[in-house]
Amino acid sequence: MRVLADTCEFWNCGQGPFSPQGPVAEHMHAVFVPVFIISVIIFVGVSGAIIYAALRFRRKSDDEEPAQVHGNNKLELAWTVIPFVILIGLFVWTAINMPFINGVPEADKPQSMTICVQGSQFSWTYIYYNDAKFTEDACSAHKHTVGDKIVFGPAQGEKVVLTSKLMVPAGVDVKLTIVSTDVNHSFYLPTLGGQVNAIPGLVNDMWFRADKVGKYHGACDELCGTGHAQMLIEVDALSQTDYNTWYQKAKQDKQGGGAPAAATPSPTP
Ligand SMILES: [Cu+2]
Repeated sequence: MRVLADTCEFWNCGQGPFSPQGPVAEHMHAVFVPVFIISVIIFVGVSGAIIYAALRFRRKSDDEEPAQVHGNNKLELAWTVIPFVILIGLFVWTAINMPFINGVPEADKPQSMTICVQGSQFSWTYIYYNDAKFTEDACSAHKHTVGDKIVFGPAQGEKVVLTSKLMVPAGVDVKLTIVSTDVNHSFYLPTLGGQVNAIPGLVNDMWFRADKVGKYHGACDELCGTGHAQMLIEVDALSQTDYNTWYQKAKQDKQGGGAPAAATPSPTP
């Protein structure tokens, strides 16, 4: 398991699910590990039993008829009851973890923040409306229409802080509301908060808390066109003081670090 984990980490450059870096990813990891282990045991057990039975009970010569076995109450009971118990166990364990994964805990909301994430061919834009104060939906609050198209993003000429790198304070719950301006994308950030699709016309969400100051990486995980591979995700978790300094400066410039992506919809959805 450890070797496998290290190999995955090596090939994924820290984008795998094996090294959770915050509470949301830790809860996902806690569900993933038992499912993975049970799956491996079942795979080895069933494959082994099939291979054993095929060899042990095969016809060894043309005039020999292998033993004809019909029904075995103990076996049938076992392969009904064991999967049932496993499924109930996994269901309960998932149900225990899901409420935390699904949304920012109620008690944390006053000191949390929400950022609107916009996927476009081929970049991610992070929009800090209203100083990124907590709201259930940062994108919809600023939706408007251009022609016959609904656009989540700043209206023409509207000055807001937007970045191409996700800047957050470490230790703070960050809710992301995720939209797309053109085609289906997928916001994949496994070390912090998992994966959520960015679908035109829909607002999806996820949340995370980066426990430590540092950089975290992800990528678009939905083949969205020729530039799909360039849709990388970089999260910069700063200390609260550094974040405040960065934000105040970005607010003056009305544009954060890095080149912002176009906030207007693509003409061909
Ligand atoms: Cu994409």
